[in-house]
Amino acid sequence: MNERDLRNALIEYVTNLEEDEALSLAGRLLREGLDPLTLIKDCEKGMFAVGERYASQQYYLSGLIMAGEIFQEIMVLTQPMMKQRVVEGASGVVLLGTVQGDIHDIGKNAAAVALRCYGFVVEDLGVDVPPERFLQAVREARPDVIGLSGLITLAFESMKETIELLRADAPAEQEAVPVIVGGTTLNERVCRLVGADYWTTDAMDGVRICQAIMEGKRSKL
Ligand code: B12
Repeated sequence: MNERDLRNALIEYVTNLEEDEALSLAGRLLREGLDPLTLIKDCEKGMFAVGERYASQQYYLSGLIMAGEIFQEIMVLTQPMMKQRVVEGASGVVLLGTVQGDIHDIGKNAAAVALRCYGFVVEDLGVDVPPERFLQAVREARPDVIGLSGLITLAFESMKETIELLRADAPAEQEAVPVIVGGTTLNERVCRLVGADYWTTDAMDGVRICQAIMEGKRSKL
């Protein structure tokens, strides 16, 4: 089997919740030099398929839990390679968290890993974070970018509330800290609805947005 076939097999294993096979193949692909971020992206495709099976009642909640565990274990396998990639020197500070009412954190954690790889300092507030906690952290950490993660529909209302609270607190003479919302269920419409500046369904895209924001800040200095 060539690399493409092996990567497709990995997506299948994750989709079918075949833990041992998925872990063993992920380990092999990494040893054979596959980029860890590409591997993570492939696993996301499997996770998406798991979600589809859950939505069509082929899987139950236990399937989502199992998929989450498999993904986390694969993330652990990628850690040594991710650490080697970390760029020295801070690129900027990103405040990150999964918004109130939502406990999905796999994507948020993947986004944090990718950002750290590219030199960003990430302040991670965890999951189910109330708007007031974000506000407090913005005042303390003075981030360059705020990243809100959320996957369930309920999260969109929390994102909106959080952004409204942060905007209301920002001094009129200062530019508001840009907000990126991230998560597989997001789109342009949700981004507009919640009042965010940017949205993404991809951690590397998130890194590029943060880099562009920092470039913009530097060019104004
Ligand atoms: C695993 C999983 C779970 C696990 C989560 C474990 C964990 N620790 O996170 C558990 C079992 C806990 C769970 C619970 C539930 N889940 Co769930 N879950 C999933 C599943 C299968 C995968 C999510 C995932 O981890 N994907 C992989 C990651 C890597 O992808 P990602 O999150 O999109 O993140 C990437 C990018 O979006 C981006 N990113 C993410 N955040 C951010 C933030 C920033 C700032 C940036 C820059 C980038 C970024 O970077 C990541 C890497 O590229 C999805 C299906 C799907 N389509 O994704 C359903 C899914 C999200 N769940 C769903 C549901 C309904 C639920 C429950 C309500 C089920 C229930 N009846 O209890 C609960 C909700 C609990 C709650 N209050 O939050 C629905 C949501 C539907 C909706 N629109 O509301 C989905 C879509 C399944 C479906 N198709 O029905 N779930």
